[in-house]
Amino acid sequence: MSERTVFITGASSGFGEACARAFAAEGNRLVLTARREEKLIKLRDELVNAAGVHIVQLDVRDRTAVEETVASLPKDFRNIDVLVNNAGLALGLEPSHQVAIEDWEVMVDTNIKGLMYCTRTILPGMVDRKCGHIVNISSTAASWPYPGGNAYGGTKAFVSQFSRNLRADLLGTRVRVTCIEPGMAETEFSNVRFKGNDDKAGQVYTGTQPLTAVDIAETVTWVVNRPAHVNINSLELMCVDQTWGPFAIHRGE
Ligand code: NDP
Ligand code: 8X3
Repeated sequence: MSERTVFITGASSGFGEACARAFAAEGNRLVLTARREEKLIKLRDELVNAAGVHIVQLDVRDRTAVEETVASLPKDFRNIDVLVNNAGLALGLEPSHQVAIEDWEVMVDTNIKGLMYCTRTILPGMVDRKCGHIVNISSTAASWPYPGGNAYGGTKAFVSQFSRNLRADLLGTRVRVTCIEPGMAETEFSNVRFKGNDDKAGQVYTGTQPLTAVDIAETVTWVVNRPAHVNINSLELMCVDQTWGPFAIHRGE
């Protein structure tokens, strides 16, 4: 299979970094973006198998910056075959009546608006070339509510439904869309959610064998490597140590 150009958001850690390593190992050409440039530089230097690596410091919440990043890609990186819309975060676990509204705004701006900006900017080229694959990273939180999941789950529900609606729009274009919905995975996710409280973050995974970033990267490369006529619409995965709970019932006053 000829090499692809793969554009990854949030490539500085976790799933995005693991996707970069996995796509590089297949000899693809990579555009790696995130806010922490020093992490991207280090990663680029390690990806010796890639056909080429272009890094861009990018905050996906900045629509103009997204547009300028795509418009100014070097010639060899311009025809994006795969967009991995991965950048995202959860902030806090407070109930809706106590949460900081700013946290909700950051999650909406990143998980929803940032993903839309990247999609809207990169998709026209895919449609013109009648070739491309958008892989959106959603979450089990899109479908399964939990206390404190409020706006985070809401943003991921958006990602899952937006993915299905993209497929509806893209009928006849040959462009594929996949939504990946992982459960608990050990990355920097919980360190970010708990705002640097690493003890609290570590407790999320204590006594379990959570999913890893590599598990997710293998899933992403698997869906991308299906034959061109096959579209994996959505794929939900959890570690064996995680499953659903019963409905919660309040008794008394
Ligand atoms: P990490 O915190 O390890 O990685 C998140 C990545 O997103 C980082 O590279 C970060 O880079 C980037 N990012 C965050 N905000 C922005 C922004 N404004 N602009 C650009 N990049 C940004 O977490 P994960 O790898 O676990 O998370 C990746 C995705 O997977 C997220 O969308 C998350 O919601 C989702 N997910 C995670 C699960 C888990 O349990 N870990 C489960 C299900 C879904 P930087 O800070 O350098 O900008
Ligand atoms: C991350 C998984 O369960 O913390 O999307 O929402 S969860």
